[in-house]
Amino acid sequence: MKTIILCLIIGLLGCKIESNKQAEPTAELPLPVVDQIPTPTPELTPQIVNSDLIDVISSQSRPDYPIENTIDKNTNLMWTTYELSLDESHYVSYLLPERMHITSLLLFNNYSNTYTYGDLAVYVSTDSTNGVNGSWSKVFETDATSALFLDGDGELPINAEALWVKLNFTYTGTGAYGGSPSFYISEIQFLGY
Ligand SMILES: [Ca+2]
Repeated sequence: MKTIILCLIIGLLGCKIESNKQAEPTAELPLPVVDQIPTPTPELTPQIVNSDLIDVISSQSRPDYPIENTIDKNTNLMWTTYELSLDESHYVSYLLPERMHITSLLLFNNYSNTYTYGDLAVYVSTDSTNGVNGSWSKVFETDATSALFLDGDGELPINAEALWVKLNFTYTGTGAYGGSPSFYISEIQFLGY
C-alpha cells in the first residue's frame, strides 16, 4: 500500500514538474531576405570616334577633293567624285581604330537642300582586311528620294558591330549634286562605343 501511495506521489510530482517546464523558446525567425539591389550598369554613351584614328579608302576621288577630306574635321573641305553616269556606283570604306559598336553615322554636306548621296546603302564588316574583301552586312539603306538629307546633313541609324563601315552610293538619275552630277561628302562622324 505504501508503495502505491509513493508511486502516486511521484507520479503527481512528475506531472507538476512537467507542467512547470518552460516552453521552449521559439526559434528566431530568419530575417527576411532582402533582394540585393543590382549595381546599375553604367550607361554606354555613344561618343564621336576621333577622326584622327580612322583610315578611309574610296573607289573614286577627284584629286583636289580626296576622300581624306571627309575625316579632316573641316566641313569646308569635301570629297567629290567625277561626273556620274546613270547607275554608276561608288563606295567609301572607313577603318575604325578598333572593332566597336557603331550606333549611328553623321553625314555633313555644305550644300543646303541638296541630297548628294544617291541611292545609299551602308555595310559593316569585322573581318575585312582592306575595306573591300571579307564579309559585309547591310545595316542601312535609303534611296535618292529620302527626306533624311533635306538640309544636306543627316544621321543614319546603324547599331552594329563594325571594324569597317562602307557607304555605297548609286546614281539613279537623282540625288547627286550639280549640273554635272557628283557625290559629295564634307564630313562624316561615327558615333559609338
Ligand atoms: Ca571635311
